[in-house]
Amino acid sequence: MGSIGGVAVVLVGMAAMLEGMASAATYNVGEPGGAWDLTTNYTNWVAQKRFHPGDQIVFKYSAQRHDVVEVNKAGYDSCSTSTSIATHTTGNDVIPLTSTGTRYFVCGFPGHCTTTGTGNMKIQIDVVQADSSSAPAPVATTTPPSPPSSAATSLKATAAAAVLLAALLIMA
Ligand SMILES: *[C@@H]1O[C@H](CO)[C@@H](O)[C@H](O)[C@H]1NC(C)=O
Ligand SMILES: [Cu+2]
Repeated sequence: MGSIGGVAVVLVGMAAMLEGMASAATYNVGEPGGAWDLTTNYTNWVAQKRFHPGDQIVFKYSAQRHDVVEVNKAGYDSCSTSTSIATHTTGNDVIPLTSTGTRYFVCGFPGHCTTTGTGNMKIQIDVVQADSSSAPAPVATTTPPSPPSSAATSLKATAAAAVLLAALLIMA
């Protein structure tokens, strides 16, 4: 392969990386201000976020005090781990959100997830398409909705423009 072809391949690869960076996010559960613990309000925490395929969530906690059990909706609603899909116990559990859908996690330690409201360690993660117009709107605020040109969109546009410019330079 000639050097010009090689440069083009590298540039296209970089553009793809930029796009990935623009859309993939890592969320430390409960942060800032909370963690995977007994006091964080996870309903409030997820309400300000939109999770997309490619994102990941990280549960950080003391492994002596908590764990993370992925369950189905029934397990989430009843705080039961009998429907467990996976159990994580490292204290630094990285969960990739690979596809759209709803994921449910509870703490398996006794009393940490209860239906009586004394233990709130349960979290529901809705993973939605990045550009889906049917996705639920973020929590309503008093500020007017921002235009659709998000930071991610403009970064993608910048990456696309860079590739186009590089292609023109190579052809010149
Ligand atoms: C979380 O906060 C919301 C709104 O402040 C409240 O309605 C809800 O009961 C809280 N949830 C828990 C589990 O404390
Ligand atoms: Cu716990």
